[in-house]
Amino acid sequence: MPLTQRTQVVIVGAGPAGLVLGNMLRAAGIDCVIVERQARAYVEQRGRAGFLAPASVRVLEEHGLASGLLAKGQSHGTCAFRGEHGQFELNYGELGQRQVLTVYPQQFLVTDLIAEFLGRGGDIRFGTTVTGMHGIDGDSPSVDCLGPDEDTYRLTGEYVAGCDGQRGAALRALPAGAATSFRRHHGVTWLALLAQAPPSMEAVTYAVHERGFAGHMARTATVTRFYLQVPRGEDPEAWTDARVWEELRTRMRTEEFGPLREGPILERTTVDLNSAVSVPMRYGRLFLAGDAASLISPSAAKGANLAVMTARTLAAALTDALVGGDERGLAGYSEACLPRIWHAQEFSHWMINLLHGPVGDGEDAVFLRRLQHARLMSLRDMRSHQDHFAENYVGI
Ligand code: RFL
Repeated sequence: MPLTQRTQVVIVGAGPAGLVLGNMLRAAGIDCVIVERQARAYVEQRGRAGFLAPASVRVLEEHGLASGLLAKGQSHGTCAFRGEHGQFELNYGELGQRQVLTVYPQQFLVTDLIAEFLGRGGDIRFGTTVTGMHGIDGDSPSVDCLGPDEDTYRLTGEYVAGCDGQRGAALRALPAGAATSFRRHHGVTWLALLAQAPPSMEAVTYAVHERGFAGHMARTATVTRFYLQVPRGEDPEAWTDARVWEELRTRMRTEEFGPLREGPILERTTVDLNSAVSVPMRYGRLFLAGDAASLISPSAAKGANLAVMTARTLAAALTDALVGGDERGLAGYSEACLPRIWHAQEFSHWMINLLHGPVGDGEDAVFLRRLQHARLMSLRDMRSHQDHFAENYVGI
């Protein structure tokens, strides 16, 4: 029998979801332990999302978690679409609800949240993998931990929060039939690149090209994210710096719109655009939040925002249960989160269709590319379409 330690809430995963949840529980005086498979340095450097919606910023601010992003984040209000039609910009900060996004790289947010959690007296176990879960349908759920020195122990709590993504221990612990996972593979793969180069333009730029989609997104003054649509199964290492820049120049139509600011590629990885939603988001005393509950393609930049919002809802429900003895929030947790999740999935799916035409010269491909073009033109020309886009683009 392994050594057992006790806490009130065991949180698996130190991404945005687990860290926001942990910070809010600590603020309510609730004991919790965050168990994170990776080393601290690794999670503090893992470059992923960059755009935070106003609702996420507000939630973080209200809970004293936004000092870094308010000091260093950049407001962002325009995006541009390039293609054979030329280019048009949408000033989404002046459309819809007239709201802007905040650019703040996810690794900076994670770094801030770790420091704050430790400052609030939080206990976080880096380099520790949750290898299994027990008794999640009973009163005393527990997780098995494998620590950095191959030490093993069991952590028991009143509740377990699975904030460990789609490949984590929480989803694996669900017994067959406990939840339905609604899934879709969108049939699109992105080569996600981080370049040591300042942004080439202010706007987030989406380029539609018969060779495939390309995207440009500011991150910091010296680092920019680019995306290239590539065939599924592509080896990222086959994309040398020279090949990346040549393809970006072609798809971004630099001859027409001006050069890109180029630099060494710091990171190259492929991301299959997939969606998954778990219904319900709980089983017994195990609750799912963030990517564990709902994987969303990065096409509309909603993942980190959903992580913040689900964590906030779960924190409030756990606080009501543990401090006030009121379990209604936990009972209604899935119903409280799922409408927002499906709304984000719908917009993300719409963005995938807007940005990716089929590649090739087949009859279907050519027809679908004409539809894609018509969709873009309606976004360029119709104010009602633009308002709808803007509201969904910044909303969550
Ligand atoms: P995370 O951030 O993946 O954190 C989960 C943590 O759980 C740990 N873990 C375990 N720990 C212990 N034991 C185990 N058995 C474990 N298994 C896993 C992992 O090490 C990890 O640290 O999930 P979380 O907190 O739910 O947050 C979700 C967001 O990270 C994700 O949705 C976004 O990054 C998605 N995303 C974007 N979202 C946006 O809102 N805006 C964007 O612009 C945006 N761009 C992106 C993205 C995701 C990307 N990738 C790589 C998938 C760009 C990319 C390239």
